[in-house]
Amino acid sequence: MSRHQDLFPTRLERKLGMFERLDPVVHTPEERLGEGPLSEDQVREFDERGFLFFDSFFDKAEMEKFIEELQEYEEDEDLKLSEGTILEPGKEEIRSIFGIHEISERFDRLTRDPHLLKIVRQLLDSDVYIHQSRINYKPGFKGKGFNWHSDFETWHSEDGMPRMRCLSCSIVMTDNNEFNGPLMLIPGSHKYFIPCVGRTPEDNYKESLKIQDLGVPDGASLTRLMNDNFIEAPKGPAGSLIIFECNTLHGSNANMSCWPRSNLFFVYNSVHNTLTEPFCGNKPRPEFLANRKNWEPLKPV
Ligand code: 6CS
Ligand code: FE
Repeated sequence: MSRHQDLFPTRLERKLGMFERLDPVVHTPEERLGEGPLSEDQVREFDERGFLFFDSFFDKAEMEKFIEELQEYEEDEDLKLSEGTILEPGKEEIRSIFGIHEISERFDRLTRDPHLLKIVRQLLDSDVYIHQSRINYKPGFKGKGFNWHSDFETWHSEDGMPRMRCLSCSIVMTDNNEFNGPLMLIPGSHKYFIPCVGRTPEDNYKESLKIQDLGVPDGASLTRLMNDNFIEAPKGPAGSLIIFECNTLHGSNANMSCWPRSNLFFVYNSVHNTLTEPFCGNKPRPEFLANRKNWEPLKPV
């Protein structure tokens, strides 16, 4: 096998059909699943549906300091100009800040929260490091949506992530309801890889982080998966947590309410799945999007 054989071909000119994923969803072998902290039922649910929702995983009061910090960032003009800060198309509002755990010690510590880390390690069955972190702001009236996508499709083609042994933890920083553009997921969609059509231009991220056009699954594949298992939008108070597998299809609507919706994302990758050269053939994306340097295993604090 050549070192860079591509098991998940995508971003080609020609359409390939969707196929079953090659990697396990839960990496811990059956006989060790009883060790927790997730119950066997929860692990089975993650395996089958590709995500888990924890209402009030953290206390709302625990979140206060984080929320205050995020509000400070919104007014920080230097931060607005930095490379990792993505603004809404043609607008002044911040859409995302990448590398939040490198900007803030408080958020850095949160990536090593013992309970969270234990769950991640149980699902991936290995030491883990942060592949990417970000906060997605969705200010009232102004915040725009995200098209349907699999994160793994981008991380594989544009960042050279070899296999599906990675997951995202999304911590809800403001109450999510059906009106402020909560995260939507397609249960069971993580079981299939959907190759997407179209060559990736260099520096595609400058466009895709504002509006993603490439790496978006075709309508027929989405229709099939939605008809199979519908769509879910977990909702809950600040401090709630969504853990979703790196290949679970997700997206969100614009925020049409007056209430902001800010979600924090920590992407944990297995240390056995570190990045190689991007499979799309382009140069690697910047470190703030895809960490290639620091994959020392996270230790609980
Ligand atoms: O390109 C990326 O890595 C990011 N973009 C999107 C739309 N979702 C996943 C990821 O954070
Ligand atoms: Fe995403």
